[in-house]
Amino acid sequence: MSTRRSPDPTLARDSDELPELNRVATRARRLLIEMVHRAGAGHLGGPLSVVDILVALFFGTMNVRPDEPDWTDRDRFVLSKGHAAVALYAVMGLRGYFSIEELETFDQVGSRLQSHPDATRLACLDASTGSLGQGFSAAIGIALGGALKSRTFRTWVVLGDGECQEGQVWEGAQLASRLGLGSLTAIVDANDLQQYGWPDSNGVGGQAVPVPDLARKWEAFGWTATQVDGHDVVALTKELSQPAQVPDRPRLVIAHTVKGRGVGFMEGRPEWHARPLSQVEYAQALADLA
Ligand SMILES: Cc1ncc(C[n+]2csc(CCOP(=O)(O)OP(=O)(O)O)c2C)c(N)n1
Repeated sequence: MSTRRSPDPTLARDSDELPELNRVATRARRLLIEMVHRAGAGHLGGPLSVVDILVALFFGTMNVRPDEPDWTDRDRFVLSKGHAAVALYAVMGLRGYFSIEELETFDQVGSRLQSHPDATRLACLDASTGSLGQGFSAAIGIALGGALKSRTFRTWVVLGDGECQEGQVWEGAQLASRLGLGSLTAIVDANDLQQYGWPDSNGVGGQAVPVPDLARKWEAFGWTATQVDGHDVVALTKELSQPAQVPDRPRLVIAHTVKGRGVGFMEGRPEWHARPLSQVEYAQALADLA
């Protein structure tokens, strides 16, 4: 099996062709459904919500060379909501980091593509993640290292909105602004759902959002904050490609998304956070993404 493959030449970065990226996103959604179905286990809702963000980053924004993943000036990327690894693998496979065929090994013993990102196996990852909150801290360390060495790369990190319940996120947010890490951009995949919905005050399910007013909260921690439709790849790419509003300030982009996006019976349904698909559900999901 070859380990790398050039990206589809029709998937250009040219701004006139950005709408083409919707096609890439749909393909990534189909691939991740196939991977989870083949493995008989895996996350679905969070991966489906984050796909457009990843496509905008890997195809439209980040300065990377998939054929040279160790290039020292590459932008760094950390998927802090590591349970969405299956979406990252689909997008990185389409971008040419490894072959599409390798996606078939997802979650198998010995595969480089484990259910959560493992940088010790897959060298083109910048961090291993899965324990919510920790990837964000790793990204801050990477950005700090770049700043201390006067390097020009940017560091990008994607968090879940449920992940923002982790205290570690707010310790990190405070530190990153104190350190003036202007090369750091965090994107929150704000799909308004956690693993089981949102806990209400009794902790038994309900809709009370536990971290309301995210933008103001991040601003209070010294970040600039903007908001964007997290399923509009063109708007995402434009927003992410903007120069920092304030130099020496880390930047937050809240991307509003729908959990399970693209598969009708999964959209907005927390029970599809992670669950195997029956044959009927599998066929319906692929039909929705035709
Ligand atoms: C520290 C930690 N606690 C709990 C979990 C289990 N867990 C995995 S995903 C998840 C829900 C995360 O919600 P969110 O960040 O909103 O992700 P999304 O809805 O986008 O999938 C939880 C609680 C974990 N991975 N890490």
